[in-house]
Amino acid sequence: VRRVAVALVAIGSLIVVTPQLASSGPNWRASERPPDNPQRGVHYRGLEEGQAGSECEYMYEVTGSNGRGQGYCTHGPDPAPPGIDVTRERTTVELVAGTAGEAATAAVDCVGDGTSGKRVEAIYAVASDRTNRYASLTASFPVWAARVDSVVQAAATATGGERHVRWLTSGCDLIVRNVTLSALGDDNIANTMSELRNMGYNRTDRKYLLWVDSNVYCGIATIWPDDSPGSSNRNNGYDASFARVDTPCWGNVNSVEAHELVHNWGGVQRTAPHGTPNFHCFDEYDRLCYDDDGNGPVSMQIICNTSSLEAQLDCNHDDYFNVSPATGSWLASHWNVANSGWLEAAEGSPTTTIPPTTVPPTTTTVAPTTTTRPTRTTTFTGTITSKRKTATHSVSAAAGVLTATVTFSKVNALAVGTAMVKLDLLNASNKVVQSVTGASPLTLSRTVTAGTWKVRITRQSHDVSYSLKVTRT
Ligand SMILES: [Ca+2]
Ligand SMILES: [Ca+2]
Ligand SMILES: [Ca+2]
Ligand SMILES: [Ca+2]
Repeated sequence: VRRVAVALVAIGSLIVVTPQLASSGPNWRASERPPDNPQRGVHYRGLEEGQAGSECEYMYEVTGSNGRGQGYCTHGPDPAPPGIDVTRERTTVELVAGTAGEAATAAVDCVGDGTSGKRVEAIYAVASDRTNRYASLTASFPVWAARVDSVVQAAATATGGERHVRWLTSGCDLIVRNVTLSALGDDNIANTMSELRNMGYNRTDRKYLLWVDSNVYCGIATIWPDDSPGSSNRNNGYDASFARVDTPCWGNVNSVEAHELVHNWGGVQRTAPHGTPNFHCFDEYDRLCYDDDGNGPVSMQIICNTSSLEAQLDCNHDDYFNVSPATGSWLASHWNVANSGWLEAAEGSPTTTIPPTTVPPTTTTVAPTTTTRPTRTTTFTGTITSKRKTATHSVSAAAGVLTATVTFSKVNALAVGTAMVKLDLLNASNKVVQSVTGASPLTLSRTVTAGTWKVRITRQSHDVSYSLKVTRT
């Protein structure tokens, strides 16, 4: 009975103020918030309790305007995970050491021209009374960003598709702005956002990922309570969005950057099946789930009982991320982060690809001519990176059957080996005569005339080593 009453109150207020928002309000008051805790990055400076009847009711409003005469909604600071003391300084040496093994090869998802359309724009921001460490961290930023990519790609792959973060890039390199804030600019999220907006970081086609070199928060982000499914969802371009992660929580294996960006992308809505009052979930293990109402009624359930899933998105893919939610499921009719305009369904996702050809290499198709030739096999190895997504190798062949098989031997981080690859066979005029698309190992086979042929490998991302075996019979 109480739930019904709460829902009616919320609907009544929505009709007056914001009829386009579909969320019903939970019975959680920001005034019931957990107490300040500097070690965990929890404090409420710069935030106001959302006004009754406003969009930010039952959450916080960031003071300042979003350019539409409104404040920004946030659920407040996410407490640091156990083991992290937000007040502890992390040295540059420590930060760089944490990425040393990957810094040489890290590459973020590189989508299109890198700048058009909706983009996640990365910003390093530091207050004027602190040391600017941007130059020392330029190799670390892409590693941390690539960890976000891995989380997103893993969730997409697990649900049968591909999604790639639309980072703002230049020449496929992650752009990271180097911003100096005032001495007060890092003190709270309201100051940070206000100063950045005044510098022009206020585009509605941007989600700003802020690496703030500070010890104030673990992470905090803006999010709209809007579970409507269409592209006009408020989390999909209504105003600029900000996801702030402070130094103590940069680059965790359990990515705080991913957690905060998912908030910007609109997850987890409170109305989701396992949603909680503060935009998380209770079906652990999951990157977005935690007990966010303190002593309130939320308690966690271990529904996906693999602790490594703490690094990943949406246990059972039923609350906020599913590339292809089942008909009738909650995500099929509500906001689904997989549909965010900030995520790209790469070319070659299963909905658009041609299945691998089923023509096997056979010797019977060889014209019955002359003498038998010895089989010639050449093996090439190399790497595909986000910066260099194709590799081409030439072989000379006599008339006969050319068979090329590509096998990926290493996949970076959580990026998944089932990601699609394309193999093209090109003639001497660089004309594609045959293409196949599928998962590794992938084979292309064709009867060819004598001459020089090229085999081209194309893979959308992540860093992989490949072995390409070309056989002529
Ligand atoms: Ca300060
Ligand atoms: Ca969790
Ligand atoms: Ca609780
Ligand atoms: Ca779930």
